[in-house]
Amino acid sequence: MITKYPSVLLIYTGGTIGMIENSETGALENFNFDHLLKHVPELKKFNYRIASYQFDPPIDSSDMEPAFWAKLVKIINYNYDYFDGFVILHGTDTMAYTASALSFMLENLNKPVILTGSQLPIGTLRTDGKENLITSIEIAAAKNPDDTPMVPEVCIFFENHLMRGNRTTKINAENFNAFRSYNYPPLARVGIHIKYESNLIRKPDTTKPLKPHFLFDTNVVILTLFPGIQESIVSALLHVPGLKAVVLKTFGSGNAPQKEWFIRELKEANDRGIIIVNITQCSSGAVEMERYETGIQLLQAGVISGYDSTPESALTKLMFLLGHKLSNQEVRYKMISSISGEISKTKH
Ligand code: ASN
Repeated sequence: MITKYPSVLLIYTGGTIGMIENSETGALENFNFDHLLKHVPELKKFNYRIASYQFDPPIDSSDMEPAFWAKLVKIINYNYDYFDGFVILHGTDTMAYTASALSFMLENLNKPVILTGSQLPIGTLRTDGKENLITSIEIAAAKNPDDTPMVPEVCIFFENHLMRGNRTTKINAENFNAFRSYNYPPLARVGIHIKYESNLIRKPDTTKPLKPHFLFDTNVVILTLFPGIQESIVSALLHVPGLKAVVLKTFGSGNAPQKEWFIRELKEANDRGIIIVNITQCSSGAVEMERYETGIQLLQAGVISGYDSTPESALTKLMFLLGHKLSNQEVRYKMISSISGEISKTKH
């Protein structure tokens, strides 16, 4: 049962935050959770009940897989009634994919699930890990005056911003400020105080129980357009056996070459039941296929708009919807609708 003390379950998956340097090669390697906790004695100062679960072995997030997402959802579901919130320590490289996937898998989520990690291991002097971990725990336990959770969403907390998980992208391989949510403002800014933007935070229906989902279909691909892209390559990709969906990263507000072969390949793929979702290569802004002639041709070929989706969100959403064996029409409909705040504009 939840005690009168705030309670947080800390789930350690791996990532730089818990790594140590191999003395021979100098490369960073995964290390165990006790090592990580030893470097954060501050956790004892929390007047919280903090329990932990660790992946064994911990993984570099480049090895993240849908099976691990399912494992995370199982852990959260199993412990859901016993904690006020959840903090997932995760490598930064694929954190935005995991955050997006979890936002779709945890239907009716009514508690905070905060992903965080670091750019420098927690055992190093200038680590950003301590601060990220401590603040994430505080956010995961934060309540409104009416005792409801402050942020009942899947989020990423990094450096000084709390962001909606499925809006977030890793944008820097070096800086501590490694994540951005370009198309949705931060849910909280952290300085001396944690300033929550209540009007931007999702308001879940508290009468509905958590509904966990576990299934994914990975017959998907991201195709990034570039000037000079070849017909043989596009055609080969669209004819890969079993391919079910493509995230097409187009130019600007959703534009693509007007070449006859290109539109034909897309149309034929669409006619074979392959779902093609148009998102922009730009970091910020949305696809508007009606804006230019080149975009209209895509619409006519059956391409659907991903609006202002991040690539991570569009891809994991497709994998999630396809995994649930929905019809082509249902997947298309849900792709242009918001499931958990991942797109701003919806049209039917
Ligand atoms: N390679 C690491 C990971 O994603 C990077 C990090 O955590 N900063 O696991």
